Amino acid sequence: CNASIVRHQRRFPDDFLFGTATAAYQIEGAWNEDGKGENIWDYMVHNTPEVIRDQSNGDVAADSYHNYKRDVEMMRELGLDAYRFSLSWSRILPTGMANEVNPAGIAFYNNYIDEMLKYNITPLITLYHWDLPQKLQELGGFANPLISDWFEDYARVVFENFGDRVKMFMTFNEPREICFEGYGAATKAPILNSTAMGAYLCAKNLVIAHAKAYHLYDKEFRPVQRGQCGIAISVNWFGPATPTPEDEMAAELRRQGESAQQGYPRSRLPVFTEEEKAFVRGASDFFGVNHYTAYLVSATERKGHYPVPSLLDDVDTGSFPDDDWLKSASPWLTLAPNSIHTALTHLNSLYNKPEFYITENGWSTDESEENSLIDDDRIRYYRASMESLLNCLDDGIKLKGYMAWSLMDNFEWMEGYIERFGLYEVDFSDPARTRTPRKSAFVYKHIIKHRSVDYEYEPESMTMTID
Ligand code: PNW
Repeated sequence: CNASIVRHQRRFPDDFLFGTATAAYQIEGAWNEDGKGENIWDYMVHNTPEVIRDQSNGDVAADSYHNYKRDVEMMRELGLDAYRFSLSWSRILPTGMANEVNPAGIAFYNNYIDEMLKYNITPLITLYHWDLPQKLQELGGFANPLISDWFEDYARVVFENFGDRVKMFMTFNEPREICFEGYGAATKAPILNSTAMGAYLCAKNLVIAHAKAYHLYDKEFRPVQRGQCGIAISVNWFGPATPTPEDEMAAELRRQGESAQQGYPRSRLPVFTEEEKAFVRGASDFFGVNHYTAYLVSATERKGHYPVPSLLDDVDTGSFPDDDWLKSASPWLTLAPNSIHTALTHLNSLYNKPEFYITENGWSTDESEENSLIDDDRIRYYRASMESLLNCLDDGIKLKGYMAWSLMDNFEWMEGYIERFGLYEVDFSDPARTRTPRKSAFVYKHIIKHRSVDYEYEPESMTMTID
């Protein structure tokens, strides 16, 4: 035979969930419409606009609040099985507290969910993706242990209103980023920059808040609603720069963290009581992994300059990408070979083989790129991710789904609209916020449809249809 098929084509199972992910503040806009309350991002971008690289904000963003039907149409064009999105806490509870529920907020999410279900797209809800109601921040936000009660109250409203149709909930998106970047540094709202204490204090309170919402779901809602509740954690891979015990040790430290005492009467790491540990242990039905990239870690080379004391000073290692890895428009993001598989293999043994979802994974391009629709680097990245997912499946890792970040261009936090992660381009100068599929959208669609990666595939035209 002329052996035209030489490579065995690996396939994804039919029930593997392919989707995309977004977050409320990054896409919705309508920041003060129909009774929505102010959140910490509204507050920060309006009061200190200079912290955003292009001085932009999410007041309108991709205007999904008004374009939600078009969003669902794009999901249908791609043939998505699932869509992960987040709820704006202050759209539902304007002051953050559960005494006053905003009916227009509930109606908006009901419409979004029902529109997805109409076309058989499974909605996955994140309760918190970084947009704390400003009123709660004024009471200390995640530095106040009462946050766990306020979050549980909010979770109850969410489960009560949406849990009849939504069967997969994630409490928090990326605890580490919420706490380290928002409290322990000045790189996300509420820019507290409390380097010594902030990140760790937030971390403990957040973990308890998660566990309270989990147990609420488990005890009161699961028996009727029969869904799942978990969390999405950012897990990049950190591997030793050289195969020496020093760098192996540094990589492990970079993955785990440690707090030095530094003259404080006790460790800056808050202690969990035995009761709290028991409450938290096992409190997740699956492990949501936001994975983007990897770094090499060195005990001695290329260490940064960090405030003392701080989390990064506690960890005290150098980490950097390999020079050969393809670079994106984001300084922190390169294409590291097979890093999903490496990270999941590690987590799989560490946490006794849980069910995994990749809840985010994606690639950025620069808004000023000439033909932003021909995004070959993004295609390279997604195809590499697919191979890494297949390696996980081959190893028997219980990986159930994959959400690409992101369905469309959106407000990329401190980078404003400069870094673009969308499968669809959004024209932010157009009041209609017109969405146009990039080449990567066609490639992802082809992968989903055929449940495999075809390296020969090229879209015939850039016109999208619904199959
Ligand atoms: C995610 N890292 O954050 C967020 O969940 C999204 O909202 C965001 O738009 C997206 O990534 C792209 O930036 C990340 O340390 C935070 O590598 C940290 C890392 C990666 C992603």
